Amino acid sequence: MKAFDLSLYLVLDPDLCAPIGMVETARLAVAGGATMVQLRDKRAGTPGMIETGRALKQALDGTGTRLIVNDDIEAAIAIGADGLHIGQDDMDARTARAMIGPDIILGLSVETEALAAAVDPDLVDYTGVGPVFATPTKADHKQPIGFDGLARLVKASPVPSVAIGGLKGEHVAEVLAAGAKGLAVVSAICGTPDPEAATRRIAAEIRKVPA
Ligand code: TZP
Ligand code: MG
Repeated sequence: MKAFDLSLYLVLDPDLCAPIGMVETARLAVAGGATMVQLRDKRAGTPGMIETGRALKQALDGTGTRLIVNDDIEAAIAIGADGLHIGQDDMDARTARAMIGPDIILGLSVETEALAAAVDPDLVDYTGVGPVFATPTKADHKQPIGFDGLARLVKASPVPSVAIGGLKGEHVAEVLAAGAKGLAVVSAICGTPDPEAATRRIAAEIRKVPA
């Protein structure tokens, strides 16, 4: 089943998660209400991604939370992940879709209105839109787009969008008002003293917004 819920999307970071690790962070975030978890580790290499990804899959199995793997298609397949997320500098969506088949979720990052409008909904299932704000979490991020930019990119995207970049619980109302289906966060959860409580607080903000 390819159904997925973008509302509270945790993107893992190995450095920020170092105190307790990515798997334990994910486990706590899922207990707090995370709907998607992305394994994103630019330094791990495929064997490392597979090892962590298998542990994540085990931790998430039966919870309904979707496991997405960033960029590494070989790892995504080996792990049996629910999805793959790629950026504009990674392989193109057509190649990725051909390799993963029709049933795996495919996410694509878009940073401009033109890139959002160019998304092929036959290939891509959701767009990651941002960064909304500048963030120290991603050193090489593109120009922040703000909530106005978010609304424009979401509108241009032919598939549902999740917003990313500097987002915290206090931004939930504006993110959803801009038309995004949810928010993707790293530092709002990873490395916080209580990742489950941090996730729960964001989930509570999401529930306050009328569907
Ligand atoms: N892509 C665009 S911004 C970003 C990524 C992976 C990092 C977001 O991290 P944070 O800590 O939620 O600002
Ligand atoms: Mg990439």
